[in-house]
Amino acid sequence: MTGPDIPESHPRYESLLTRHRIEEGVDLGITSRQGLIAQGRGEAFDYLLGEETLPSADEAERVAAAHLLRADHAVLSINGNVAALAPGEMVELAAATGADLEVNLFNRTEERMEKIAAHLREHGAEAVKGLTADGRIPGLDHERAKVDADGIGSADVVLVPLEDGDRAEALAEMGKTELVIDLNPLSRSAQTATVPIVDNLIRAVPNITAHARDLADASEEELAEIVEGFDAAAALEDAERAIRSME
Ligand code: PTJ
Repeated sequence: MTGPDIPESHPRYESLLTRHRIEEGVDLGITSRQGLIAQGRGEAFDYLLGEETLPSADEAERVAAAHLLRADHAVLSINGNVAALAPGEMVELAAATGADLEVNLFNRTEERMEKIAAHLREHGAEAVKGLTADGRIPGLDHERAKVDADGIGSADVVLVPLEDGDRAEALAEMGKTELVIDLNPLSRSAQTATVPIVDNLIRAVPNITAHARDLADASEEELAEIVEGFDAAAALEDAERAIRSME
């Protein structure tokens, strides 16, 4: 991808670079136009969070890594924003945890599905699920209900970044462990997640990978302890407090 003409000294360099990636995603036919709106909403929350990872989010990222490593079958769900913002980082996280990658879109078209899968392969993905769509998430009447039976359909742990709330709820109903990355601690997805990660996808994903590498040799007992010691409500409260107080 070509970079925008933004000097690195610009105080909002990272934020402008991220915005440019989303714009480029739309131009490439990967990101939906609604993705631009989601990006704007995310930027506002990130600004209020000081554009950095809170200690409570770092802890949630470690817990997410432990869940991915313990899973029988983990899947990382990819939408148009995720594909534009962090394709290589998602491929690396999948490799570090043994998870599958699956494209799952709210505004699903075959063309976008194919383009996103090709984009992930260009970034090193060997296998990309989502195109078979021979499974369904019960209780959803839109395109996001379509999943691969041997992907999200049979996963025990699913990472769902930048999600809309109703799929998050439906996956929780199916008894899946849901790891959600969402900058809005009040969003329905964050509220229903087993592990809500209130952080920018761009910072969160490489940090989950770093934690997964760190925990690669951890025992089953150690991983269980990390997972069981997590308090989702406390993590959400901490993020909301940080946003309200703008420390
Ligand atoms: O590619 P598609 O067709 O599947 O569509 C995907 C979008 C993102 C358009 C769709 O899921 C959507 O409309 O999402 P929402 O309802 O706008 O929710 C997006 C949530 O992600 C909001 O709570 C934002 O604050 C948050 N968000 C936006 N950018 C980031 C983010 N969270 C973490 N990192 C970001 N970079």
